[in-house]
Amino acid sequence: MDITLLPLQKHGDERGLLVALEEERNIPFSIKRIYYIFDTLHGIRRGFHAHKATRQVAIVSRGSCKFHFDDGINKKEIELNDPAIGLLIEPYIWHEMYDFSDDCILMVLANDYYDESDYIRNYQEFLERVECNENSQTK
Ligand code: T46
Repeated sequence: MDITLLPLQKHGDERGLLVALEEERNIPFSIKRIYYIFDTLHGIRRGFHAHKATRQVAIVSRGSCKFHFDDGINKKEIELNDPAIGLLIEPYIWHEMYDFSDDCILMVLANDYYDESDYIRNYQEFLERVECNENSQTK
């Protein structure tokens, strides 16, 4: 499983830094929704789902957190700690977020509106769907 990290250009001067997010430019889709996660309590793990179609880019605008990615075969962990890096979360990737720093603000850009029917929240169902998806793509 490849993890795609998107380097986001930093515009710096003597006042500090600025990062711009632009759909279809440094963000590889049209942005329909932005949400952010903050004030996460110690020891909390969130996520525990995959999406059927929604594409997302996660950015820590402050602090750090870790992501667990699972494509049904391989698992990977990655830490986000740089506001100038975007983490691409593609459909059919089971993901969990953990080890949030106290100051973490995790911002997520999505290519579609919130729709609970796009979530696969049961891990067994995720594994079955990944297998079906792969079989249909190899035919
Ligand atoms: C994801 C990871 C990275 C809404 O009403 N609108 C929204 O746009 C979102 C994202 C959530 N909600 C509601 C649904 C739940 O009642 O907010 C509540 C918490 O959502 P959830 O338990 O899905 O949060 P996480 O942190 O487990 O997952 C979230 C996103 O939902 C998900 O798409 O990829 O962050």
